[in-house]
Amino acid sequence: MTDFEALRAAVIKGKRNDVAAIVQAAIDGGEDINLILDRGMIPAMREIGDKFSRNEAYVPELLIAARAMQAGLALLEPLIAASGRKSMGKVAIGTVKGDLHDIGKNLVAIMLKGAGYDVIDLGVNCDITKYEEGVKQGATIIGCSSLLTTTMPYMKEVVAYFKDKGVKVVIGGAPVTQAYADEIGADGYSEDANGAVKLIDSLLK
Ligand code: B1M
Repeated sequence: MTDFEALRAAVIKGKRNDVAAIVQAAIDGGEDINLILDRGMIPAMREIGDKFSRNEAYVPELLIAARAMQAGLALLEPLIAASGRKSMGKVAIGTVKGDLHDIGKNLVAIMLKGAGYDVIDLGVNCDITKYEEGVKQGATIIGCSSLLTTTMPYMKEVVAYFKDKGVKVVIGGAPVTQAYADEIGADGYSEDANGAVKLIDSLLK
């Protein structure tokens, strides 16, 4: 039985080794991977963000929590990828220009790999040239992630640039909404990583 509370607390406190140990024990115990993410790790990142908003946590705390989260994700990634189906298509995903947040983007990439997509991870701080590199490598879908209200508008430029180039652009990230996606003419929006897989499935049907 996984101690989700201990996992949540370990992520918040940035205890990377504890996170890895709890996640490994959960995996060994046959725990549902989605529960590890949805009941332990993702709520922890939300909580640390809320603390940051209330000035109860600062950038260094966010950073060590993020590192602890990545330690857990690294253990889950091969399992999620191994559950994949045959190649479903090629997606290039990156966090937009000016934005260094990559945990959500990494999660979307992992879920897509798990669903059988070839994923080109373009990293963070991606400008249009970077997204274009993904297209040159064969991606027919571009995924843009943004976590900052100040970087969100760059998605509009990406969408406009690829509008008539036979490439679909889907967007997501905490401040992004369906209304914003509609406003800028994106091909799709998803609130979370699982939804991103379903969205891309539907676009490639
Ligand atoms: Co930053 N940060 N941060 N941060 N940070 C936020 C985003 C913030 C909301 C915190 C707050 O104020 N409460 C705030 C933004 C406020 C705003 O824009 N209005 C903020 C700020 C202000 C900043 C800095 C400016 C702080 C500073 O320096 N003063 C700075 C900016 C740096 C930069 O990018 N240029 C900064 C820095 C950092 C760290 C480096 C310390 C660290 C990032 C480390 C890393 O990513 N490697 C960090 C963190 C960890 C956060 C919070 C706490 C957590 C983000 C996270 O990883 N969430 C965040 C608070 C929050 O979001 N509540 C915060 C977990 C992750 C699984 O969720 O990324 O939302 P998320 O992804 C979800 C969905 O959104 C969706 O699926 C994912 C899984 O379900 N999704 C997609 C994401 N991308 C998608 C793409 C899709 C589809 C779905 O299709 C393509």
